[in-house]
Amino acid sequence: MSANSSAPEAACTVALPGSLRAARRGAVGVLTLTRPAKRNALDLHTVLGIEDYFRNLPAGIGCVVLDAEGEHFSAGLDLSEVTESEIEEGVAHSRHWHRAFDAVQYGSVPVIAVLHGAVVGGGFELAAATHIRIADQSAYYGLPEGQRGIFVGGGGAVRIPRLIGVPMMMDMMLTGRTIGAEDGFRLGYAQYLVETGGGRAKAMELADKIAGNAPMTNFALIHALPRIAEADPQTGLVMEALMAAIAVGSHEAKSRLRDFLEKRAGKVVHR
Ligand code: 1HE
Repeated sequence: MSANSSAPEAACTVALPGSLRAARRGAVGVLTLTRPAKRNALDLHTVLGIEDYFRNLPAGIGCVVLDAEGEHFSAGLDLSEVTESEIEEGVAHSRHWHRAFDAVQYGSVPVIAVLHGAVVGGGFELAAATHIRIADQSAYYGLPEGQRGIFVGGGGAVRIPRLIGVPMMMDMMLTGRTIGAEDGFRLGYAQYLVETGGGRAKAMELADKIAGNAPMTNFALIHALPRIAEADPQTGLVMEALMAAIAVGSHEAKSRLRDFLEKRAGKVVHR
């Protein structure tokens, strides 16, 4: 894709590798893994392309949906890239992945992953860096690193235990156990479970809502909440008070609060 930062509705401002495609619907960006012949295995070009995309989002994007072509979300690390790696190269390779997936998790907007088929190894690590995971019934999770004689290297040792706990990750890596979509939903791997093929539509519906949130709320959720949750409780409470004061002091919050009190905003609806 050619760079096109000047267009008001640009889908992307950087040149992406052929394994990625960017599109846009209004305030929702869509980044698609487009290497189905290799089951969306993540080579370094793709990982750096993901970083580039998230660090250079076009103006006006308020949420990104990350999905994948073909029958699988991602087969993880492109194993053909690392067979001859020296130790120093292995460290550098992993650190590239860390930077890229940090750009997903701690970027400027919330990210929704649409999961189907294999969500394994580095593909699971990528999904774990997103904020909302929607799995369809075909999805399954695996960490075959244990069987390949390697270790997670894309931030999985940090993010995955926070999602599913050390015991589950330990089991998956020691035994090669995979977890199906239903169990994954029950155990918190994904927040949503939908019919096969229904992930993209659900993601676009949620993305429209998320992109319509007050920007300071989305900022607080991406950048403050995970850090507060990991801070010691007293530090966390002070951080929370500061974040709350900043959010409530924004113009956007003031007008939303007035809208509710003057009956112009919707109530909480449960269906
Ligand atoms: C690949 C990769 C890959 C497929 N690297 N080329 N990840 C894994 O250990 C998972 C390895 N992949 C699989 O177990 C299977 O491919 C799947 C279960 C995901 C899909 O099976 P299937 O039958 O649909 O596809 P396939 O026939 O196995 O693969 C199609 C092609 O994709 C084939 O290449 P071809 O040239 O023979 O057509 C495969 O070689 C290729 N392919 N997966 C390279 N991963 C930052 S550290 C992260 C560490 C990890 O992620 S370790 C986990 C790696």
